[in-house]
Amino acid sequence: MIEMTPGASDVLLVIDVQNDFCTGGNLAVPGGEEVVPLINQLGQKFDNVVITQDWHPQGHSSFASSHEGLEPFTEITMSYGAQTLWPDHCIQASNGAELHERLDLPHAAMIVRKGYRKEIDSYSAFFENDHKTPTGLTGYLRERGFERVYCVGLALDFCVRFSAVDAANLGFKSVVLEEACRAIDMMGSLDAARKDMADSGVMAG
Ligand code: VGL
Ligand code: ZN
Repeated sequence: MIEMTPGASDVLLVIDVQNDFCTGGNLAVPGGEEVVPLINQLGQKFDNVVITQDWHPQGHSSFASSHEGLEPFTEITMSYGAQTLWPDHCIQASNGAELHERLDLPHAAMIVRKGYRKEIDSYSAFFENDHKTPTGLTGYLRERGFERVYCVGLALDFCVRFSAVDAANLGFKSVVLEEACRAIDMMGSLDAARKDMADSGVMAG
């Protein structure tokens, strides 16, 4: 259990706890579903909860299946920079894109969907992978007066990493609760994530 007493300017950002990232899903993160009970407990302490959902159209450009002859988990260069190719996952309105059925956060006031444009991926809850196109979450958090973002969910080395780093760069206090995250951990991605988060002033909680 994580001991904490969140205040009125703190928000819990629950990232991509979706079936496709859990055991049996199309892009399963090892132990992904293990975060659910802890996130539910944390959720009871926070008045303010925001959830994100990876939400891709069929034929999304981050899917290896959209690139003839290329395999999942390889990297290509897109107009906006490097992009890892993934198995088809989190297709809009599919079961794999649903939030995990034991996630119990009825008071979450906002669900942010991301990655819904075919030609660009979005790891971060704040910006698409060009690091420029906003999702709208920054405006929501600022307008609501939140100052500190606690990031949890999947995957630590991709969507949690980029969300936490963007939150810090945008001027929020940004905390990652690693116990409530799980990583894909491919080709050094977890070490790179930890370094990037530390260098960006993301706090470990
Ligand atoms: C994610 C890879 C592709 C994530 C989403 O939620 O970390 N990773 N799409
Ligand atoms: Zn995705």
